[in-house]
Amino acid sequence: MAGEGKTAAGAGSPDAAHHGKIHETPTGKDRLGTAPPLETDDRRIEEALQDGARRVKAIYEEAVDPLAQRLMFDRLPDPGARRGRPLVLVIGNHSSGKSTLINFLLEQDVQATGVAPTDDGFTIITSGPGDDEKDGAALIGNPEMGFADLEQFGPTLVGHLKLKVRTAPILKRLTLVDSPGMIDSAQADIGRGYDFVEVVRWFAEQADVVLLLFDPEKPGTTGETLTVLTAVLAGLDHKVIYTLNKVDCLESIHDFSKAYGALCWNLAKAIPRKDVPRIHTMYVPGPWTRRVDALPLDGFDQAREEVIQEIRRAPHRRVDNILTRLHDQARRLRTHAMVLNAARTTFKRTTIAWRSALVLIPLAFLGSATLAGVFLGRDYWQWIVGQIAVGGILVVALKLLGDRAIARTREEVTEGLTGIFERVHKRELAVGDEADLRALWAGVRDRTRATIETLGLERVPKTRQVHIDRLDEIAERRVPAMRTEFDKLTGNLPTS
Ligand SMILES: Nc1nc2c(ncn2[C@@H]2O[C@H](COP(=O)(O)OP(=O)(O)OP(=O)(O)O)[C@@H](O)[C@H]2O)c(=O)[nH]1
Ligand SMILES: [Mg+2]
Repeated sequence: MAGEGKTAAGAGSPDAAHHGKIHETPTGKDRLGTAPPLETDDRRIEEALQDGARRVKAIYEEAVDPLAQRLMFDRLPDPGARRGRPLVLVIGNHSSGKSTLINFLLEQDVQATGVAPTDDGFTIITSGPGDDEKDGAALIGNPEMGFADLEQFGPTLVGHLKLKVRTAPILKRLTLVDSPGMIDSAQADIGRGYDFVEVVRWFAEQADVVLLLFDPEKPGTTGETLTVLTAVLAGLDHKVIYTLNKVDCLESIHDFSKAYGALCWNLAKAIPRKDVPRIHTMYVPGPWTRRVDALPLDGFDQAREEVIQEIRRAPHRRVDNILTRLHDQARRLRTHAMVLNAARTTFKRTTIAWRSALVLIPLAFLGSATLAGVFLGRDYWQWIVGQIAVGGILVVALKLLGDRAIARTREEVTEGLTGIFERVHKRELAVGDEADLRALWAGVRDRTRATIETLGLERVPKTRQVHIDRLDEIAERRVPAMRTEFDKLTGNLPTS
């Protein structure tokens, strides 16, 4: 197969043969030859984006973050907070064609490609006045670039980071990140010298689009790799473009449907959402393309075009992601607050009942003893002492019983949080999207439990209904309104 073996970009490499016609598909159409969008359009998107990010930040500061802090609720990093151009992260199995696709997008050979594991580090490809390359230390050292946080993963990772500056048109609106391939098991990253999963997670959190490529020939579609991927992408699946790449390698429709079916099945098992995500199927044209008549490739050219459009929409998706994040955070925090309120009330009811018994019963005994003393005089002191003794014994018994009942309620509440969730969302579960709500709870449950365990049920703060309603309004009204407004502002702008 042409292009096989490790090949470096540039003259003299076998891949150099297709220099200059990299964006030519086998059907002869120019795929990326469209002129870059007008500068003013990019500026308009940029302004709308900044305005949207500012407004979302104000909502967080005013109505979400203070409550989240009070209720010890975590917040995923906000993509709006990142500096620099929208980010597109390309991840996937080893040899799934990540670097090849990146070269295709750039219309030049920037990344080395090959069948052997080629990339063992992360390459950030961004635009600049002329070609330039910098190492990890320089990248980390410049906070303006927005990658300084990567230092937390240690010097080995910094040694595996690279910055490439190129003048490719697509880089005017986004920055690309090429990544090392996942081999084929959860143990694959042992020996990398840095926490691969955590680093990919960091990039995925920062990214506006995550392009996840699968190779139909490699065991990348096994459940094991998917488990790693899902750990990396948990809660970020709205920005992922799932793609079965290199479909030209499949010999027949039969092979294609087998590969596609297996991927669907494994993804559905691995991703905790109610529907199977859309899976794009494509290939990148070049001298490596296999022309197997049994599988007509024209349709996959169209599919690739759609994937490229999605990538080019990264600036639009940034606002989308910021809004999705706010929507999710408001809903998650609302559920957290509601369950905490209900747990607190249930617990308070039990404590108040026992504590009042503990006060009222001795008072009654003391009262009757006093009355007896007043009316019956000194002769009945023995009777009075008896009363007090019985009262005392009762107090001790009540205290013991009460403590046990309170401990039991504490356990019941902590263990039965799902029951409380179902009670407080009874109506929504009946009339709304049950699977969606349960998936939301699955993501909140551990946090709610941790808050109760850390603060103790007696110290969980009460959230006022107005604050809960405000979260509902953010998720159901303000976010959709802002989304419509942003779509109107940018919807007519070209993406290619
Ligand atoms: N037939 C076919 N081959 C492809 C396609 N895309 C890439 N290849 C070939 O597959 C091999 C691996 O491609 P790379 O782009 O290096 O893959 P990668 O995902 O970057 O691999 P690592 O960096 O090692 O993880 C190379 O030999 C490419 O020429 C495709 O769409 N069809
Ligand atoms: Mg590569």
